[in-house]
This record gives sequence, structure tokens and C-alpha cells, in this order.
Amino acid sequence: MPKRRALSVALIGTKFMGRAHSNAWRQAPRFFDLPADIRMAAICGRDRAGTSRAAKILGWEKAVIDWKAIIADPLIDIVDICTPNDSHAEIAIAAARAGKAILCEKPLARNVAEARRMVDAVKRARVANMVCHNYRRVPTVALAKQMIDSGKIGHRIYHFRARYAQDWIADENFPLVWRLQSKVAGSGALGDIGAHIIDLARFLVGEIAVVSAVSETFVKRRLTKNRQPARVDVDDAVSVIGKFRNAAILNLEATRFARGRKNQLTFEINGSRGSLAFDLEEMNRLRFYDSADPNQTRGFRDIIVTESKHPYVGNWWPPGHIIGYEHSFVHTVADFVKAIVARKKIEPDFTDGLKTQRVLDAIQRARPLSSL
Ligand code: SOE
Repeated sequence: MPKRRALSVALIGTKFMGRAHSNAWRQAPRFFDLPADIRMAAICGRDRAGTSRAAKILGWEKAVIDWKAIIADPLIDIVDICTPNDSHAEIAIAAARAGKAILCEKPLARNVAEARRMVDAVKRARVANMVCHNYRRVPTVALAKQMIDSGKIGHRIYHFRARYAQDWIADENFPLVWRLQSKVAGSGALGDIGAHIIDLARFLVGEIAVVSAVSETFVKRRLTKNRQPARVDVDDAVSVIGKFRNAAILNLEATRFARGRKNQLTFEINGSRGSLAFDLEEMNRLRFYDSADPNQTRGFRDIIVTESKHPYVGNWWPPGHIIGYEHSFVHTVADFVKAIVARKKIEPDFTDGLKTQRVLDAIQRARPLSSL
């Protein structure tokens, strides 16, 4: 019998995304029929004690504190980058040169120039590469994509409206963390959460052709963790209007100042025959309006996306037994492993990350206002 392949993974980053990805690497082989065994070989972080603790709790074989040791290790096949944005390019380019497959958290980079260098590196090295836009792999979102592709809302799309709203920095006493510094993050709400809905716009409707935007930094000065005053040089909120190449109209909002909204991601798509609506807070439900329904009973209906025929769902629980946020990462990792072994292209890859980055940069450059 041919020996089954084993893929050794090293994850860089131990915080929120490090934990979400660790859970995904652990669960994917348990719930998906993967073409390779997964070895959770190493987790890498900056402080020794914290990283050792993370390795133990999250189930990695060893803790490493220098990411260059991961790159130099010939036994590592996959590098999973869950670090702040300013290190994505350096780590990914080194990993590509070392011939490793790469999964990278979003946004791919801080700007287009960096993203382009990352794309060049993975193309030159011909290594598998993927950006972790996990929301594409929420079953409800994947079903929406199938329905759009099969014409369920018509052959023309008129509108894509999306909102990603949080409130974790709405308190002006919240400290200046890395996500509020452009030299580390690139941009603010725009790149952190706006990147997700731009990716969904591209996934569900197509390429974006033009954008116009307004943004604001509501709290311009904050104290660092050492209580030093410092300037906030990223956006707190941004609103975007634009147009897709297929003439559909785009409306996006990304904000971290929507009090009460902890992680609200909603979208609505209106097509020539019907509409689809999604809300992450009810992520197993897809709302569908079909204008071809008989008019006495026509209206939005709820599709509870828990049937075994729905994307990814057959691998989990019986109908009606809902799934959550963490499953989207499991699906991402499972699809990535399948693509690596089959040597198939996977989306969103670094080229998609670059396209999204072009939209982010265009929004940052946009000068839309007619003054009154
Ligand atoms: C923080 O705003 C954050 O963790 C994002 O970085 C993630 O991408 C998003 O899924 C949840 O919020």
C-alpha cells in the first residue's frame, strides 16, 4: 500500500488568530477526509513562556521563538502566518523561497507594493498560497455563491451592500494597540475588517472597477500601553460607494465605532430576479427572495443552512444543528490541504489578496467630497 503523505505545519502567532487557526488544524483531519495526515509540528511566538504555554494548550509539538528557525526547518511543509500585518511580507517571502506552502492572515499586506512582492515570490517559487478570508467558507456564504452562479437571483446583479461593524475601540480610553498604527497595520477598520467585505464583494459579484470613499479617525490621540500619548494614524471608520465591472453598485461600511456591534458582518445582494441577505450574527440562515414565487405568498424566506447537501455541512452535524465562527477556519484549512496535495489552485490566493489590496489602496487615495 502506498505510504500516506504527512504534512507538517508551523503556525506563527499565538494570539486570537493563532488560536483560531490552531483549532482549525486540529479539527480539520477529524471532520474532513483529508488526503494527507496533519502534523502540528511547531508554534512560534515572541515570548518563550507564552509560546510554550500556547504549544501545550493548543496542541503543538514544540514552541519556537524565532520564525527564521521555522523557515530553515526542512521538515516544515506549511507555514501559517497569523502575525501583525507588518511581518506578513517578510515571513511569506522567506517561506516561499524555502519552498513552503503558505497560508496568510488578511489583509495580505500593508499596501500594494508589499502584496505585489509577495505574489512575485510565491509565483517564482511555485508554492501553494492562500489568504485566510475565512468568511468565504461559512456554509451560508458558500451557498449564496452557488445560488448566484446558478442564476437564482437573476443574471444581472444590481446592488451589493455590506457592513462590517465592531465597537472595541469606541471607548476613547482604549490604548493605542498595533491595529491603530499605520506602520504596523497599513490601515485601520478598512484593512482589518473592510478587507473581508471587499473579498466577499469580489467573490460574490466580481471585480470592482471604481470607488469613492469618506473616512474618519474619531479619536485622534490615545495613550500607548506605557501611558505615552500618541497619534492614531489610521481610519476608525470608512464608507465606500463604488461600481463593479459588471455595473452593479457597491456600498460598503467598515467601522469600529458602532456601539453595541461586536462583530456584525451583513450583506444584501439584489439581482434581476431576487435577493439574498446574510447576517453573521445568525450565520446559519440565508434570506432569499425570489420574484418568481406566486405573488400571494411571495416574500423573503429563511434557508437554514444545515442540510447535508449544503456546502461543508455534511461533515458536521445532522440538520438543524448549527455551526459557528470557528468552523469557517476549519473549512479554510481543509480546502487548503486538499489543494496542496492535488496541486490545484485555491482561492483566495495571494493574487486575490493583491487585488483586494488594490481596492484598499484606492479607497485610501479616494478624494470624493464636494464641499458645501
Ligand atoms: C479584529 O478586528 C478582528 O479580529 C479581525 O482582525 C478579524 O479578521 C475578524 O474576523 C474579527 O475581528
